[in-house]
Amino acid sequence: MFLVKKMLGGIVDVVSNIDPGQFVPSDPPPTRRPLAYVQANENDEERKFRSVFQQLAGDDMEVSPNELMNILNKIIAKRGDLKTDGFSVESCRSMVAVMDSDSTGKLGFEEFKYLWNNIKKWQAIYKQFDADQSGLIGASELPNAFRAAGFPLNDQLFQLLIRRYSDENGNMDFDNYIGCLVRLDAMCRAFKTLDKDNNGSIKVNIKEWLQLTMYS
Ligand SMILES: [Ca+2]
Ligand SMILES: [Ca+2]
Ligand SMILES: [Ca+2]
Repeated sequence: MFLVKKMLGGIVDVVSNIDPGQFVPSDPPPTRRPLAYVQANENDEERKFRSVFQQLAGDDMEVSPNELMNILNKIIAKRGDLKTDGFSVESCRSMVAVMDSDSTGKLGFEEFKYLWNNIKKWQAIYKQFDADQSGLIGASELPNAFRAAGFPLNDQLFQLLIRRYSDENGNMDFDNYIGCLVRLDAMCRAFKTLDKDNNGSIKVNIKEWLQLTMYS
């Protein structure tokens, strides 16, 4: 109610009792660079990654939500240690939206590489903090996993994430976990960008608020 009243006033104040200064969202993806420059400066691993990307992305050299879903599901099918009911097109649309810095509706090479590196990093954390090796991140495993990923939230926020992304037993499967972290990371990055004086609080108008929340 409080939030709605503020929104009707045209302005939303986002104030929190947690310290966003402690959050470590990943750096934003670099802007598109000329292909000739990039190719001249990449190492073997990067060259291999680029050729894989070209195969995945097809002729338009951009990864659509459907393409992203197919790639992720193909890879995850080979991993019995990570439980999942599969990435849905809806969750892939959301991931593309929050990663789509240049608003093409798809992921270009840099955007995709950035997402890919994060998924690799967060997958290692998932494995590490799945203490009972159930293949799922349970409610008691979640805070440590998210802290390790750079997001020391408070209890209230952990409960909120569990409500939104975990099943009725409080377990988060792998696709939900990745979807949750991609969004959390992007929202923290957006917050840091808007919090220009770095005081842990931002002021956004209704247009900015909707741009942020509706393309996500
Ligand atoms: Ca799932
Ligand atoms: Ca894009
Ligand atoms: Ca577990």
